[in-house]
Amino acid sequence: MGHTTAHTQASPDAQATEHEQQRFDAIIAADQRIEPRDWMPEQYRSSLIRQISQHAHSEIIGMQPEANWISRAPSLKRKAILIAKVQDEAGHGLYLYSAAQTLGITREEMTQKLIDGKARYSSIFNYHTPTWADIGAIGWLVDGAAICNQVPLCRASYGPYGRAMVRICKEESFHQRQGFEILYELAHGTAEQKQLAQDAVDRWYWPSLMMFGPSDDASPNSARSMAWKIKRFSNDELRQRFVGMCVPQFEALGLECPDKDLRFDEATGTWISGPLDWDEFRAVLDGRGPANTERLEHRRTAHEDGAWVREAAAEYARKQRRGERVAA
Ligand code: FAQ
Repeated sequence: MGHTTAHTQASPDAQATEHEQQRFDAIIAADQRIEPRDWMPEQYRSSLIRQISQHAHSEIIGMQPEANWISRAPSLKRKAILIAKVQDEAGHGLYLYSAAQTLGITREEMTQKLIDGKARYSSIFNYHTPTWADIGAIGWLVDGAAICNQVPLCRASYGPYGRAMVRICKEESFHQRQGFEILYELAHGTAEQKQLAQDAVDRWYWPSLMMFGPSDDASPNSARSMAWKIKRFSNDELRQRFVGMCVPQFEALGLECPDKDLRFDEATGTWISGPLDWDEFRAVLDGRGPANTERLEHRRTAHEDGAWVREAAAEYARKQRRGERVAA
């Protein structure tokens, strides 16, 4: 900038921003982390808020399909495991809301958008869980897809997000394992139980592939997110990786993969899926999936029913700040 004349010289503010931008670019290029107090481009901030809050909402709405089975799980052990899993999901939502809050949005704003139907959450949670085997299929396929998508996010360039993901991924591994075990027991039980397992896998397989998002040529956010090292792989790359991971697991379970066009490509050494039903994906994103309406309705009711808890907690905090005695 040394050659700029007085006329064209950038303002001190613009110069400061240029310097900050260079520092930001250098951190990203060196594979280091951006922390909440660091300067960051406005689009980086807003895109992170978008992705992290959607992810948080997914965890919270994602409690519903499984919570539906807590009272009906087939044994005390299964109930205890399922309660622990659903509680973990609430915890994941909280880590993620906290990570998003470091970017300057409040938890109230995010929640309000969700209950107003103005925020996205994962398409996968708009499907029903009619049988116990669906709980196995969610653990195996949905948590399996979540792990595949989220392990690379542990290296996301934004520190609080990457760190939250490390803990979440550890817990997701337990979730995936318990789902596999449910399906394994059913698949090795009576013919009727095996059929339950197969039907559930048939219901959840394609929607779980849609969790990875639209195909790369229809993914408006991917290129920028990858340049910022938030995402490390494209939607299709991760989807195909997941498909490849499922193939030997289908064999171990003794269940059929519903994709009749699935083939192994010798040239690339990868499994290639048959076509996905993108019309179904778009319908679910537009709010027309099997359970969209009831998921939001339930979340709204839970929020309203919890108003007294939030008020009591706020009052308690206010009294503590003032040093007033709070009854035990
Ligand atoms: N559902 O340009 P892209 C879990 C939206 S795991 C709904 O490709 P991006 C664990 C996307 O937001 C589930 N919307 O977007 C669990 C964007 O809309 P926008 C949650 C989707 O961000 C297991 C538009 O389409 N996991 O909860 C979906 O680069 C069991 C264009 O898409 C995460 O959120 C979808 N499937 O890539 C809990 C992981 N796909 O914002 C309970 C973190 C795309 O422009 C039980 N997120 N859209 O209006 C990510 O990795 C990314 O955000 C992707 C999408 C890969 C989901």
